[in-house]
Amino acid sequence: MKEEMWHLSAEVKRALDEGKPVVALESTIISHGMPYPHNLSTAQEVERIIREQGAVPATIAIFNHKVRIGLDDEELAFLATRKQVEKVSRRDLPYVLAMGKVGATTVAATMICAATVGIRVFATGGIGGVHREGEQTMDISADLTELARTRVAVVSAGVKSILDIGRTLEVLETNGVPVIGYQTDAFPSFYARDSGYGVDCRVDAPEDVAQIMRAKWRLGLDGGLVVANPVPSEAALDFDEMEAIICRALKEAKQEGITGKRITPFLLDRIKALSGGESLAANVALVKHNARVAAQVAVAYHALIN
Ligand code: PSU
Ligand code: MN
Repeated sequence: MKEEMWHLSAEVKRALDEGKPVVALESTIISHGMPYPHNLSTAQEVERIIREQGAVPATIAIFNHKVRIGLDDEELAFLATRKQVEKVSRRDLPYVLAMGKVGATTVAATMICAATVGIRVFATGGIGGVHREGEQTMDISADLTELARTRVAVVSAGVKSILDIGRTLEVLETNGVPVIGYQTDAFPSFYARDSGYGVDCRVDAPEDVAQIMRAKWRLGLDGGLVVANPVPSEAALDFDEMEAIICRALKEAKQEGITGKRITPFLLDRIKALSGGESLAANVALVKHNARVAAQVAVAYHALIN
């Protein structure tokens, strides 16, 4: 690890030095995933929830030629309000770091940065996956490749049905990524608690997730785990209603010829506009819930390995 490329906040550095539980958080959800001011209030709330559970939050972003791990309030606000922020996945890390741009990390890039400094648990909203018609376009999120190779457990509410959920699960299986249903037998679809697909296994306690993480890595198996944690019932939306909105957004993307790294932010933005406040409320609720579960898993994992 080249010191000059990494900047850890004092709080995160202390926690890692003392072997305390830390939860990584991505920043694309702040810059490209939610509108201001909800992105900022959610980011702050998520950090508070993680601390309340006895873990330390580490939001990750790229500033000023450095990977920043742990942001203060001012830095979170900067990221939440700035227009020009690069979306940084594995492919984009070298350019954005070398050129001194401001970058928000995706699930893939956040996993890389987290694992490099020894953070093993990460909370997000939804992971990327195989796009619809991905069998033609080959648009498969680098999040899946990262889950195949990097040792981090990612707590998410599944994948949005902007993606091909079935093929996403197939790619995860091919790559040996366990998909753990947290207190559920159904793989969730972000806004809804079900997707019509199941999970590989179900566990009901954070200690069990920690046991599976330890077993995987003790076996010498590289790669991560997906902890699928459904949106809380009271905030869940109707699957079919969201499906109709998503289909419209997909049609618009096609008409406008949006491809590559722009497609996910474009779709998220259109879904927000077409579905109004309801989907945003669900998004906020599920992210907070994921943060709580991730912190509990981090605490349990640290108790297990220390
Ligand atoms: N899905 C969401 N919200 C998000 C993302 C995905 O519901 O904010 C973001 C995450 O940062 C994820 C990224 O890692 O989009 C995936 O982008 P791509 O499909 O271009 O790999
Ligand atoms: Mn893509």
